[in-house]
Amino acid sequence: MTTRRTMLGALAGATLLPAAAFAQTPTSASAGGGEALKDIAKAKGLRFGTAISAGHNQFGNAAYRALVERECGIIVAENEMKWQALEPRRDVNNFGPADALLGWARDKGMEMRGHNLFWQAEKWLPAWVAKEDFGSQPKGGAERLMRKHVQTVCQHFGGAIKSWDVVNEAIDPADGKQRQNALTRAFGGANSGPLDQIDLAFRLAHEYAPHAQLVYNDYMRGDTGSAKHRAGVLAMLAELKKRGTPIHALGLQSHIGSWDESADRGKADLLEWRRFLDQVTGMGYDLLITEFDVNDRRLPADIAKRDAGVAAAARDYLDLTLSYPGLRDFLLWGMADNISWLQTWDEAPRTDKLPMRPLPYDGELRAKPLRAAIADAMRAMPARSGARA
Ligand code: 9MR
Repeated sequence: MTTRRTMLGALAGATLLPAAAFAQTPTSASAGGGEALKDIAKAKGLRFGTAISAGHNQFGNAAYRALVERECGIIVAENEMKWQALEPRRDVNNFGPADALLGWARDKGMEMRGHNLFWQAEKWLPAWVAKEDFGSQPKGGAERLMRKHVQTVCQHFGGAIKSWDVVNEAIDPADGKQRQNALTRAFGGANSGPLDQIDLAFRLAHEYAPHAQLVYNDYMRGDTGSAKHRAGVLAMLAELKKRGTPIHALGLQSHIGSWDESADRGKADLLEWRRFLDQVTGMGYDLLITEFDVNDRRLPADIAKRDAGVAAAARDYLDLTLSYPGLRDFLLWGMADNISWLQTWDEAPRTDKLPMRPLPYDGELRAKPLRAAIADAMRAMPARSGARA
């Protein structure tokens, strides 16, 4: 996937726009008119932002960078703070791209979130971790490796990162059970104390980033196809609460839209989503939206109809989700359609193979109806306590 993505990225970069277009900062007209999204959010005590990667068609593109600066009060690295990016080989660290994003955020007065310390799907752990020989007492070996990773990363970024996705995607949506990987297996696999490795991840994050909000981040949705996923996440959060694990919030990735047949029940899915959010907040966890975008694979090819469908789905979801006043951060997974991960996600393409339109700006950085839907939802949501009116 990454190879194909890189290739498509290079093509997009080569053909996207004439160079003159990159020299211009988006005007308020091209940005959808009027107030920046970050300012609409700020007036209600919310931070609005996006993921951005160091790639040439995102951070490397002056026009895209300017759009992010204009619209966003907070960023997150799309890939650059992942373990496999920061330590591609054992004991060989690469902080350059993440530091560049953080330095830019600082210069422009944007906050930056950390994503992520542990991604539980084995596929996304560094390849060398899966091959580690943890010795005759594998649990101790895995604990030492986890400690070294969290210590190195949290000490490197220090107080600059005030919110960390400590554990990402620990629950298997297929059965609602904990995913197993090289680390959980070293802890004894499914027979170990339940959630020992996840508990340790949060305790280490608390030790080395005591100032930070510690987040569990996952992609459960409100539809029936996601029921086991929701149940698994709830069970895990309840168990961690019982153990006193230092975890503060649930990150709602919010990759919404038409993932499968079950995801089209509209209001019924929203009711389930509300029930889920009530249960999470009822346990005392805060919420944040960490990776919002709208998959349009089952919407018509016609662009006006498709963009209207995306905007309507977003508005329904955001009206509900932003109604929780403990939710103080709202981040998209990119700002413009051409750079979205969905363009190259082979598992769920559009059947007509048209490029998706999941984000508030098109590939030429023109605002779409989704931008207006996001602005309107934030204008309509209740203010967070302490917000300046
Ligand atoms: O958008 C990211 C893509 O560029 C990477 O190739 C991929 C693997 O590192 O991760 C994508 O981001 C994912 C995020 O880190 C976790 N939630 C799901 C996101 C979309 O796959």
